[in-house]
Amino acid sequence: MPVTDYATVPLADYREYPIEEMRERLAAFYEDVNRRRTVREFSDRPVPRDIVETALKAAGTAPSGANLQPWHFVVVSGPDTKRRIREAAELEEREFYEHRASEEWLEALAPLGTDSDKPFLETAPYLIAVFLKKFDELEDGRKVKHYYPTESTGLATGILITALHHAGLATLTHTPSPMKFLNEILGRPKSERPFLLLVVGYPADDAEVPDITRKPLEDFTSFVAE
Ligand code: IYR
Repeated sequence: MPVTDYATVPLADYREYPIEEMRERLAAFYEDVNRRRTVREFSDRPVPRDIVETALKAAGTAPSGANLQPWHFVVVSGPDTKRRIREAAELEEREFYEHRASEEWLEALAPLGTDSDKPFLETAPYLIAVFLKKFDELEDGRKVKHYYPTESTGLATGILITALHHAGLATLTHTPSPMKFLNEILGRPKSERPFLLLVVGYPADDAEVPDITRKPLEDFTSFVAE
């Protein structure tokens, strides 16, 4: 897409709320997102595809460097492809847990109880492979460089996770490393780097999550008012 002068339009969709309503809306939003937990035990209950599509549309509204939207999402529901992804991921994960991970890293993971077995990659109805596009390729072969693709794709993924949670679905942010195998299995070009694999579905009926807490606000923010 060549950069041209954009026409501008009025900010017609912006909404201002009275401060009290702002507080109420934010309190309700916080209460909702604060219930989100990363889930590692999924049900195989199906989820209609349009639900995932709408969540992806929400993800596609993320801000991005020069509005180049440097992401691509592959939604996998086919059992054969899920099995191939599981097999490839478990191969990498075994290497990770048995050799690659430092003692320090394994200690940090211990409270989560994770290991190299990834049954959820086959159980959950959807795997969404998120790819970061380093550049776009035009039909005439010219390349359009992307700016801040990591930040942009991270922002889009955050919105996707929040949208799916809002819909009442559970997600697991899975990062097998390295995950080049996703390009091969999913037929994505070299210009795309696998960013992460999002597991999506209903939690298993007996799903449990680690008893962990989130940092209080004052531990992760500071205010500079002068
Ligand atoms: N990718 C491995 C290890 C892992 C790493 C982090 I950082 C986590 O927060 C959780 C797991 C795995 O998926 O098991």
